[in-house]
Amino acid sequence: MITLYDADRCPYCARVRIVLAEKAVEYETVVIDLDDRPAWIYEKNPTGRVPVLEEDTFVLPESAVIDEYLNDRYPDPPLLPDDPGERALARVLVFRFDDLSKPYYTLRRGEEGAVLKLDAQLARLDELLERQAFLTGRDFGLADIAYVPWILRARDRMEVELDQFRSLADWVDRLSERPSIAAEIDVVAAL
Ligand SMILES: N[C@@H](CCC(=O)N[C@@H](CS)C(=O)NCC(=O)O)C(=O)O
Repeated sequence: MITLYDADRCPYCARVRIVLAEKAVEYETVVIDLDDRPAWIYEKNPTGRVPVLEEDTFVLPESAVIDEYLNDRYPDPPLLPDDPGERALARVLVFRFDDLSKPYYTLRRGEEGAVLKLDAQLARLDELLERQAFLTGRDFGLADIAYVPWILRARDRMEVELDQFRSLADWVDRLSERPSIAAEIDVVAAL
């Protein structure tokens, strides 16, 4: 049985929850209190951070790596394109995720100018989604999963207005029809 060291409020954990749901993989959850982390979590991950995936003696941190691992281990349904070039472009987006997370956390801290910086990144995603249906390419996949937990939290917890980014808002609506994302919207609503 797979164990996920998890926290509802953690969007990095959400990335893993979504992939596990998409792949219909059974797992158990160990909830970590992020305000009072147990000392033993450092034995699982030297950074002390969640998510961590564990199966017997195999222990894996880092959400983007865990998601790639799960996609390799449970190939159905595939969450990366078949075409090597398209796969690579999806990975570039995941690799550059900090372009979004930096202004997101700047806004969370209430710093001046944060709204404009986040809006610039949302506009960049919006522009990409004008050209392709999903961040991963033609189909839903790992790049969408890498970004959507922050977009949902920005919309539902930080009052970030998505309507001005039409293609991005439509993408969120499309994703919300998936049970894996609908479940995550419920998690965010309960925070
Ligand atoms: N790069 C890590 C980041 C994980 C992360 O920052 N998790 C946060 C919760 S959302 C955490 O555990 N924070 C505790 C800390 O920073 O001490 C990943 O992608 O898994």
